[in-house]
Amino acid sequence: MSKTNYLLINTQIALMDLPDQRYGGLIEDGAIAVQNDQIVWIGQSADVPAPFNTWRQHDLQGALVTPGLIDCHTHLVYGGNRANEFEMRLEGASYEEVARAGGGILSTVTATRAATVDQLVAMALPRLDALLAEGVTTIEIKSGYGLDLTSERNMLLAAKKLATLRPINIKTTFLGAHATPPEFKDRADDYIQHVANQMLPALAQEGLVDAVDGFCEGIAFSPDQMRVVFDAAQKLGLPVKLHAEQLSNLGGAAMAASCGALSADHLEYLDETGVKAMAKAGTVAVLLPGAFYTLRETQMPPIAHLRTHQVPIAVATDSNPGSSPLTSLLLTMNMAATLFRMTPDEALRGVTINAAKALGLADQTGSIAVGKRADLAVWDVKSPAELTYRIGFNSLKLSIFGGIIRD
Ligand code: DI6
Ligand code: FE
Repeated sequence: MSKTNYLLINTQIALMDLPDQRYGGLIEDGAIAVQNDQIVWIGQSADVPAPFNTWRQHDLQGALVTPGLIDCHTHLVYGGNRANEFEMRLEGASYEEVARAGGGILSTVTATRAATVDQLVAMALPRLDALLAEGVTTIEIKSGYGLDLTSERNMLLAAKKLATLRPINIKTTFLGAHATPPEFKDRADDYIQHVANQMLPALAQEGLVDAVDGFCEGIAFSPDQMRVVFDAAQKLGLPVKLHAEQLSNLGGAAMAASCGALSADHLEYLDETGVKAMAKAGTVAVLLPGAFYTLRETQMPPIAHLRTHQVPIAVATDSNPGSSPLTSLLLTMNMAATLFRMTPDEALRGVTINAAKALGLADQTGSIAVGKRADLAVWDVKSPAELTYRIGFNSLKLSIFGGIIRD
């Protein structure tokens, strides 16, 4: 099967487009017309109008079609791995203790700085392929393990290069404010100035930055420090987002919301005041159950408050070598349900329309609607709930990226 005009018929469609309907509107015995890279018609197989009814037909034999999945928070590009710290944590050390002892993020910084762009690409490709195999058509990739201009650039170049090697849309996020590098030890404020005034403008100028992120936490940066970086991002016209309230409540999410952030991510320690600030600003809550699970966290993100205040909830892998060595978005959906008690409907919204919102892409992808890009996933299941229900099983039949069928 190939690009240009075709018609998908005999499908169940989870549109993920209508806010107040289950799975954003479900169509039984549906059909979708695709022209070049766009969806041009959606309806029932029996009602396909001209000229679409003359197009080449692909009978999907009752399979479920969803939007292509979106992993809106990953650290997919990095050097080395941290299996040794996994062992240390199993012997009793906490994530924060490992970080304070010079391990954690900084050990990945050492391995990342030692790698070339091509090596970073080669190490990330198998991880990307694991996501592609589950119908992922858009992914966000952060820098943040270089922490100097050259190495942050290398990470972003590697992320951009991945998009030329595989049929996937990649958004890059500059996470220079992830940790204080050894050269700036005990001079976090100086490092923040360096990030805001040197690294960010240079990398943005090179067209490598789609958004700006930071790690707002006791072991990383304060809301005031992050605001310096966000001010610089806003001067460059770049959207911001924040790792906030992961291990403690510093008010990072509310600060990010006050800057109009696309998303605040993690959020286990978020309180209702922070939720209200996010609701007011339209900031998406990105929940990362892989990190919750890996760190054996027990503080639940405030799901009830997020629901009450109608904050859109996205779900992502947080794929990274320390707190979430996870490369399955389907397993992430299952974790969101089992660990956070999210419904399968919410979990699927979390990796489609709400993930698109978290990346500022909701006008292009994330739901099945006329005029959106034909990014679709076709599943051998009877109901959308099965995607979230199964553990460690991939029912993907085929996926479509910008109208091109990859199988
Ligand atoms: N929060 C996380 O969960 C990752 N980064 C962050 O700011 C963890 C990064 C790591 O441990 O390597
Ligand atoms: Fe993260």
